[in-house]
Amino acid sequence: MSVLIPAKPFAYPLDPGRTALVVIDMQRDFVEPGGFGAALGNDVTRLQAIVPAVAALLALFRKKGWPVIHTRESHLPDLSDCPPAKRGRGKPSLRIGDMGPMGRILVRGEPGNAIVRELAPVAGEVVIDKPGKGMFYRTDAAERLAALGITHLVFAGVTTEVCVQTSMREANDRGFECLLVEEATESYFPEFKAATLAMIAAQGAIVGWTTGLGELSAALD
Ligand code: C5J
Repeated sequence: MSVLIPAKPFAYPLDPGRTALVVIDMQRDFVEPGGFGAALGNDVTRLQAIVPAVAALLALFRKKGWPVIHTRESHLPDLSDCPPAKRGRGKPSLRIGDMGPMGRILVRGEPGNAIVRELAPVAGEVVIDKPGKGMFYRTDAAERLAALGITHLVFAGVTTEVCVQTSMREANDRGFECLLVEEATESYFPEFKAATLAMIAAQGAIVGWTTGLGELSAALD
């Protein structure tokens, strides 16, 4: 039976046996100084501020014993999965694959590509390395979720309007019921976060729902 979570634009029908948490790209590359986000000229402290909220959400799902999926935006060391169009954009000072203070930028296995310590995956949790912004592009996310019988996805992570929104749109197109937790997602640009939250829930949940961490926790306790 569904649990109704107070949400925008209307209550989200969470199915306890079929729900997974997806934490998008809470990796050092985006959240800590010296990574990809900082190399692009962004203030990473905005993203650091949501770590406690994401940790609380993780604790809630772990307590329930519900599946947790982490993603990392990352490329193979030979960059064969990084289109020149992607590598060529941004600031020329530090591009994907270049050596930075935390190893090679956005490259799999480098220190900067690790999920931040406070949110590190625990045994049994799925980690998906994705070369694109969306979690389904060139990954086995669809097969992994199908194997777990998942139909409902609760989203957190960074950045709201890039990898979180792209992943939610991909999931929505694949038939998943998607909920984004407002305090557990952030952008380098507050106006982009606000616009993304609004457009997700607009037009009768055209992409999905949004809710507060307090609302979700209270409804599940
Ligand atoms: C970006 C992401 N912003 N995880 N990646 O390049 O949102």
